[in-house]
Amino acid sequence: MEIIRRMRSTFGVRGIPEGMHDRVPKGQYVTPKMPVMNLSYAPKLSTADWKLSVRGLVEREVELDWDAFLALPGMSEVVDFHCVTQWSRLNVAWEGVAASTVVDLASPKPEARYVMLRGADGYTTNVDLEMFREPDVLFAHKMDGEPLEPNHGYPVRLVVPARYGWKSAKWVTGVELMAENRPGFWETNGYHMRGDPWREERFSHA
Ligand SMILES: Nc1nc2c(c(=O)[nH]1)N[C@H]1C(S)=C(S)[C@@H](COP(=O)(O)O)O[C@H]1N2
Ligand SMILES: [Mo]
Repeated sequence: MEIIRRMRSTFGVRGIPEGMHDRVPKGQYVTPKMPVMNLSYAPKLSTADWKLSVRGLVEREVELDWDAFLALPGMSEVVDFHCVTQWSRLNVAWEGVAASTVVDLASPKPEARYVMLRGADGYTTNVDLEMFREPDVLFAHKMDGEPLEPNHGYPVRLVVPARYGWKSAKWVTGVELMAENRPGFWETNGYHMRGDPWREERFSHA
């Protein structure tokens, strides 16, 4: 009981810290730790066998190994993470390479408007290219100052802060440029094609 009272006074109602209400979209509560959300098992990847490919509607296909990826200009940011199952974690620190840096190596063709991301666990999810190119979207290899834990996507995951967490593909190995929008795994199973937490786009009602 004492612990609950203390938690409430630290995190407030629905876990939202004082002054942070405008950071938390409707229907979300704040969790201090980053939960793990895996469809199945965490694939065992090493940096030696990890590769990231950019294919589809591009002028030239690109395949980056770990060294080539790390040689690209890096970026870091501190952003909030919102999962559709209603938890939000504020102030996650990421380090990695901007998604726009990676995709521009392949020169997307003018007709490319959407992106399909693939994870080594077989996971897929779609994002529109305009969002993918936003400066806060990155391929992250560090979280809160440490290499990603296996469960959080080691060695590299995507982070799309302005979308629900399911768009942030972990163990990411593939980027496919597409002219038409296609649903990924969760989008095929009822989740929203866009998934903007500020519009509460959790499920598609089509
Ligand atoms: N490859 C892959 N990426 C994934 C998932 C997954 O099961 N497989 N789960 C998604 C979901 S639903 C969320 S909320 C976030 C969770 O990230 P976390 O486990 O690091 O908290 O990863 C997303 N990326
Ligand atoms: Mo999620």
